[in-house]
Amino acid sequence: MNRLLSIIVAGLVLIAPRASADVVSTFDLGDEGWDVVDLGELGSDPPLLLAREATYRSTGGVSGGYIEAEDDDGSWWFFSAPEKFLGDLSGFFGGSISLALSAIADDGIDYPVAVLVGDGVALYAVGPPPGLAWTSYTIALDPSAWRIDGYLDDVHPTTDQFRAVLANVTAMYIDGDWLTGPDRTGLDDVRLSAVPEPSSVVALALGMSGLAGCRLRRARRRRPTRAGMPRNRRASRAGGES
Ligand SMILES: [Ca+2]
Ligand SMILES: [Ca+2]
Repeated sequence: MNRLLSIIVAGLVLIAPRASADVVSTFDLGDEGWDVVDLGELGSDPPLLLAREATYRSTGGVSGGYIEAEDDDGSWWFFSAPEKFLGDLSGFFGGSISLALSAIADDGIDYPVAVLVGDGVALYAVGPPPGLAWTSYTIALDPSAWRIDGYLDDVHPTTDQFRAVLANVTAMYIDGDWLTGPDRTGLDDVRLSAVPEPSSVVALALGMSGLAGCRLRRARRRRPTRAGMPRNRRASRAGGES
């Protein structure tokens, strides 16, 4: 393997996130284990009135398939994330959750786009209603983006409280119920992303400088010597390889 290729490969290995790869649901092939829950109220231990399956649509999403559900009985309903979005999410602190929603109607009121439950508390990321067209949300996994004393009060968790929830997420809900009354809402492109670690950024910088250095050395080697023979050719001969 030549030196340039070695440096590129080493750089790619180093910049790959060490702790947390993205967790993604694009619904290309199915509902990916997402459910729908009707909750009696919101809170750290919300009464589950009913759990039901989302309807899978193979086309019509942001791209490809998506899931959707309708209001069953007037209780507050949410999309409920599968196992892969739960558990110890500490490695995603400072990262984000992004998703896309499409709703046929809304109350014109900000509601919790996402709810994270863990460590005996519920955290709410409040946002405006989605439109009928796919509407993207990106929510920072940072205390300032979440509310802790119910979704109406603008009280943020402390960093310790936020980290405690992230360390053991027992439920993640995405709001599907944006209208008081019958509604229908779709969900697509859910992504849990970690921020690149500082060491990765340093590694990337080192990889880039290594690349530049390699190019410089190659350029120098191409420069003809006084004898009219490129240095690299002479070196190759000396090494017995072409
Ligand atoms: Ca999709
Ligand atoms: Ca409704």
